[in-house]
Amino acid sequence: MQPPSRQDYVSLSLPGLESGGYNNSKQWRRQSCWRKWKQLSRLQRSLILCIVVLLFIFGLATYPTVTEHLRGLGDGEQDTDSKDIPGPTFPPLLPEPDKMAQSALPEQTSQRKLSTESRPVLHNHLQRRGNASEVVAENKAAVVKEDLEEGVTGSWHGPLVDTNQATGGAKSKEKDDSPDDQEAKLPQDSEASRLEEVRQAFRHAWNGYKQFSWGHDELRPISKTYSEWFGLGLTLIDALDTMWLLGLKEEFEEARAWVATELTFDKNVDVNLFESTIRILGGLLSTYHLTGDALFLDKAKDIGSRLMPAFNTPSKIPYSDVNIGKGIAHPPRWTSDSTLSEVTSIQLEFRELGRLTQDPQYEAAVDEVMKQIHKLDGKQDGLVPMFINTNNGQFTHQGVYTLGARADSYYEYLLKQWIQGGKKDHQLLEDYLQAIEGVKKNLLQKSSPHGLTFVGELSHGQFSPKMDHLVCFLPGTLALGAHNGLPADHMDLAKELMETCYQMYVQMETGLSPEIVHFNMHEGSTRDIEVKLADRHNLLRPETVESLFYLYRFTEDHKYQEWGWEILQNFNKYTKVPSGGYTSINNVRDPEYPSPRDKMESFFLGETLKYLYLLFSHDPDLVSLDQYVFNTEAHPLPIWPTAA
Ligand code: DMJ
Repeated sequence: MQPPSRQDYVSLSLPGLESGGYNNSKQWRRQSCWRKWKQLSRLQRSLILCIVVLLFIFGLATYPTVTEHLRGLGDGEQDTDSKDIPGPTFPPLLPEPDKMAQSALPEQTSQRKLSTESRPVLHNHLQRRGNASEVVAENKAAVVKEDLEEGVTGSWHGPLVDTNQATGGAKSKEKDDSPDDQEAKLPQDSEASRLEEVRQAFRHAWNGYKQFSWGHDELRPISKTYSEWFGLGLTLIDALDTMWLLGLKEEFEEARAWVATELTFDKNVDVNLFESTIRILGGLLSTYHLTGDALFLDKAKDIGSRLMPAFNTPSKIPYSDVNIGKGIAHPPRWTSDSTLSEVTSIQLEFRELGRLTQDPQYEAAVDEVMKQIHKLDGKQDGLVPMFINTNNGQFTHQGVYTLGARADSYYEYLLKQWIQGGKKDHQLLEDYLQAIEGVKKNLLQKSSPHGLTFVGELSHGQFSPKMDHLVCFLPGTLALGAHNGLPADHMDLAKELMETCYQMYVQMETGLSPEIVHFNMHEGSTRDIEVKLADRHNLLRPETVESLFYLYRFTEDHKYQEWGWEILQNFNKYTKVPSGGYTSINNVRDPEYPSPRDKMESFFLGETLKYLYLLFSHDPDLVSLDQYVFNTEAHPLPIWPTAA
């Protein structure tokens, strides 16, 4: 049988539609177009095809969100500081939370009043949400509703209020005002209203967690679900002491009930030693100290003992992972190395657990790690490589030095262990002082054109002007050292670096810092800070507001509070999800479409909001820095009494 001719095919149509004008004229138009196309010469057809292809390519190239969105999906939920990336008589208890909250009145700020007056129309950027489009309509309605109900200043959609009118927020600002000017600008009631604003932010984050991820590790606020890392209610535990400090008694009680009835560590799960130590063990220990509630100490003892198998390695340098149900530890699948910061930033917690339980094994295990690292060759002027082998206890991947991911909290814990132990351990102090000299000699540079002091990286003798946002813990640590009697020039450096970290926020279009920046050093540069496409995300990290807190505590310069206030406003504007929670974002340079990553890290509640609250409080006894030392996840642990 012959195949039907084109004419045969075209004439086949369903009964009843043959004479229908609409269908027939459409068909006719199609045929006539085809005839016209056929009448063109081959050259004309090739030219038209070329133009169509070029227009298509041009369209793709000028639509960055597509590629960024795809990259965002590819990045998955990986936290870039994640240290397991493949590759080489107590101080007095604080008052009950409701008493501490009394000073802060639930007032509406002028900021809030602005929000419903000057809201521009939301438009196209909302439609560029790729595969999350189904959430658009829902969220758009929710934005307006919640805005009216709560008077919020914004959401992850982009600005809902005029930033400059509201805060001066994301406007580029090269130099800060003088402290006097700032002080003059600070309204009398701002402390109470700012503290309340942080509480509101916390409640919003907590409500999202409660609705969509209760008892799970992390909220995915856009898809209104959760992600599991260890399956241990990570956000809930990380947030416990923040709720206590913010005076959120109701929320605290519901979380406590979950810990009492639901939390079990008798589970066949692999956990990362470092992350579970700083977030879970640290969170439980600090909550025990703040509340005096033995429930938290019992839970801390349980998780602490279950983590101990990690130290059973040939070198006594711990493995990165432990199965807390089976009591078996192991390195990552791809290497027998552990990350430097991971094995050296668990000491505050295990030492405190040892003191509380009077069981020497905890402190002995973590002290051994510090002793070995103190003795190792391969450091440069006190700076340490990023990896250490669990079999032979030697540094690997030598020659690369950073204060960012994989090394950062080693430096922080040298100082903090010294402070925790009553400033007696000279070895820790020596290593810390030497490392800071090493930073000054090898990693410190100034940018062009404005001379911002920054901390770069060194790779086999080659300097790179790259700085992770993670490095912004350093101003706070340096200031803490100076407060504890270390050289005054540490405080000078702290102030310079604090300015730089602030500029990492204020020079971005959203007023939020990217994960990584590169500084220009060439004469004639027009801007100090560059951001690579792959580094434009913001994970709601705490380091800058953490340092602002220390700088404000020690200097009482209100400009640091102002800077933190701007940052909080911008978190509200670009990362707040109307239905509950905050989200990390992919692009701090696009205020129209910051591109939500659909994840709220536990440290946003554990650290970022806690440090913001402490920053806005004028009370130096609200977690006194002479009585407590914060672990690297912002959980305050007592400075040991200086027994004779
Ligand atoms: C937290 O888990 C801790 O602050 C850690 O030391 C670094 N990374 C995150 C926050 O950015």
